[in-house]
Amino acid sequence: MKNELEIFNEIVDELLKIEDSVPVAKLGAPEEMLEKFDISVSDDAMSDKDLRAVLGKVVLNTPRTASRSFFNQLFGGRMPAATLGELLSVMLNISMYTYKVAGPHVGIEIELINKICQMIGYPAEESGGTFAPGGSMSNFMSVIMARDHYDADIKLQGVSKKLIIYTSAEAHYSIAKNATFAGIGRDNVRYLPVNDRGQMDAGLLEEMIIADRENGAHPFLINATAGTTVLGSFDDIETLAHIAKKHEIWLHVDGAYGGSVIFSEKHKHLVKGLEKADSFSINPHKMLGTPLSCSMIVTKHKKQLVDSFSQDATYLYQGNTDDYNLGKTSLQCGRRNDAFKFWSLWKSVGTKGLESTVDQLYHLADVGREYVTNHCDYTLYSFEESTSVCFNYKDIPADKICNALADHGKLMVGHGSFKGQQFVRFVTVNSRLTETDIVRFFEEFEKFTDSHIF
Ligand code: ABU
Repeated sequence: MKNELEIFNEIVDELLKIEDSVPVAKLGAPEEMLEKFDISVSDDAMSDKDLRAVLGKVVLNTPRTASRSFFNQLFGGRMPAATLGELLSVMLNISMYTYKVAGPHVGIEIELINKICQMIGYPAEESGGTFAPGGSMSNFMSVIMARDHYDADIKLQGVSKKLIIYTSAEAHYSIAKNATFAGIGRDNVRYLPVNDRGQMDAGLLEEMIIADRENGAHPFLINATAGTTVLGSFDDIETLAHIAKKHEIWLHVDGAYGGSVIFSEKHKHLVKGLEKADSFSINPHKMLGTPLSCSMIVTKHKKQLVDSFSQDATYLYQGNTDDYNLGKTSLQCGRRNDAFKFWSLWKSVGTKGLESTVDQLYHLADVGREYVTNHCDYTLYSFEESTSVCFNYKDIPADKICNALADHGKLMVGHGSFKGQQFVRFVTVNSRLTETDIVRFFEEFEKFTDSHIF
C-alpha cells in the first residue's frame, strides 16, 4: 500500500490547493466531461504512472463539495477529525454485522446510539438504533417498524390491508418511495397541507385519520419532519405526538436535515416533544460535517427493531450474544462502518464542539438572511430558525442563475420552490465557513448575475 498511499497524499495535496484557488470545478455537459478521460475499463493492466494520472484527473474534475463556494445541497465541508475516522475505516474495511469482525467498533456504534437516545430522552433500557445507508433508508426502517408494530403478521404473511401513512406536502421524497418498498403503495400516503412557514397543518390530521378508519383503512404511521428540504421547517412534534398517542399510531420524526438541533441548547426547542416520538432519524453527514453517508435511526422500542430486522444465519452469527451482533438490527448484511467517523469527530470536539457547530450554522444563516433583508434587490422566502436561506434577486428566475453559476464555475447553489414560488435555496451547512464567506457569496452572486443577461 505504500505506493498507493503516496499517490493518495499527492492527489489530496493537489485537491486541497485547488479547492482554495478554484473552488468550483467547471463541469460542462456530461458528454463533454466524460470525453476528457479514458473512462473505459479494459482487459490490460495500466502502469502506476498512468493510473496516478487518470485518478488525479478525475479527482480534480469532481464537484468540490468541501470548498467555500459550495452551498448546493444539504451537506458540505470537511470536518478534519471525521474525515480522519472515515479514512481509517476504509483501511480497516470491517463489516458491522458481528463483533467477531468489527471488534471495538461495535461498542463505538452502541455508544453513539445510546448517547443520542439519552439526549432526546428515550428510556435507556428499551431504546436502540442503528446506522442506515442514508436518511431515506433510516426513514424506510421507520416505516417497517411502524408497519410491523401495527400488525406483526405482516412480517410473515405480507400486506393485505390498506395501510395509511400521514406526512406533510413538504416531507422528504423518500416517504413516497418507502411506501412502495414496504408494500404500502404510494396512493396510501396522505399529504397534509402546510402553513405559510412550511409546517404540517396538524388541524386536519385527526379528521383524516377518523375518515380513513371509517372507510376501512388502517392508519399506522405519522411522519413528522424536523427540517424540510426546502425551507428547513420543523413540524410541531408535540401536537403530532398527542394525536399519534390518542389514535395509537407510530410517530416517526425525520430529522435528517434539522435533527442535529438536539445538540444545541439554543435551538433544540425546535424539536420539543421529540421524546414522545416512537422513532427519530438524524444525519450527521448533513449539519455535523461528517463524510457521507452517516445516518442514524433510533427508537424507544428496541424490541420492535429486533423483531422487524433480525434474521438467523448460522454462517454469519457464530458466537457472542446478539447484543454485540449488530446485523440483527440492521437493514443490510454487509455494512460499512459509518459510526467511527462520527465518533472520531465527537471524541475530538466533544458534545460542546458539536453544539458550537450547530450554533455556527444557524448564525451563518442569520448573516445570510440579514444580507437579503438589508438589500432591496432581494426578496426573502424563508424564515428564521432555518439554515436554508431562500431568496430571489431582481425577480430573475432562480433556476437560470443557479445553472449559469455552475456552468461558469463560479458558485454552487441550488433552487427550490414553495407554494408555486421558485427561489434560490442557499444552505449554510458548512460550519468551517465564516461570515466573510457568506457576504462574499452574495457579492459574487450579484456581480455574476448583473453581468449576464437572463
Ligand atoms: N435528502 C437529500 C436532500 C438533498 C437536498 O435537498 O439538497
